[in-house]
Amino acid sequence: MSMLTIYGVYRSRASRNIWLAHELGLPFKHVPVIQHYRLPDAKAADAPLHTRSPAFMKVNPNGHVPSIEDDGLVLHESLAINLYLAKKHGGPLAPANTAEDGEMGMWSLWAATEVEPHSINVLYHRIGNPLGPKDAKIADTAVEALKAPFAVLDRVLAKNGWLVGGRFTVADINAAEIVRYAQAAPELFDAAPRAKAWLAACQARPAFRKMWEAREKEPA
Ligand SMILES: N[C@@H](CCC(=O)N[C@@H](CS)C(=O)NCC(=O)O)C(=O)O
Repeated sequence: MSMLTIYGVYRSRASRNIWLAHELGLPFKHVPVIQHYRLPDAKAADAPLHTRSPAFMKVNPNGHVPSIEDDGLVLHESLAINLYLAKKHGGPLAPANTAEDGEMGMWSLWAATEVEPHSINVLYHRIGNPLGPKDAKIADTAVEALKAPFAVLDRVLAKNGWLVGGRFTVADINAAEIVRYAQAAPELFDAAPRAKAWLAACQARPAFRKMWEAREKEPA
């Protein structure tokens, strides 16, 4: 059996997969592919491996990180990768039955479609935009748009504190990593105290801390 390879710097959506790998205790080879737009000159001969490097484009023709290679299987899309790894390795993070599988897929897609387009704008326009100047108006519009999904999240967490099955699962990892981008808008979390407590509990996990400490060591 070959070792899992995760492509993507810690300061990318690869953080989701690295967090999950730590939760599962999976050894992996890390290939720190960086976003091409974070480099001063991605075309320079000595540029590090990046999302437009021909060698990486052979792995992921979309030119995005993360990707994984696992036993000959190549997968892209951070949330799909986590669902796959959780199911492959089983245990409490994985769905216990088809209904939970459906719910974990639902919350992952919910996070990707209802939250991420807005939470990324909070991150980029309140903290730092790798693609251009910050615009406070874009951040404020995103915060407004997030009020409804945050209310949904707060309500579902009222049941037992987690998204699926009354326990911490891959669905929490997938959603928490996307909700994290909105942390520069504390007003959203003050209005959704259960979501605030849930995110704090997710981020207090040793596997998250391990990923985060390594991420902090990476150049911004
Ligand atoms: N839906 C994809 C999005 C991947 C994505 O946009 N990744 C960013 C980094 S977080 C990227 O690779 N950007 C570099 C580029 O577009 O060249 C996923 O969740 O994996």
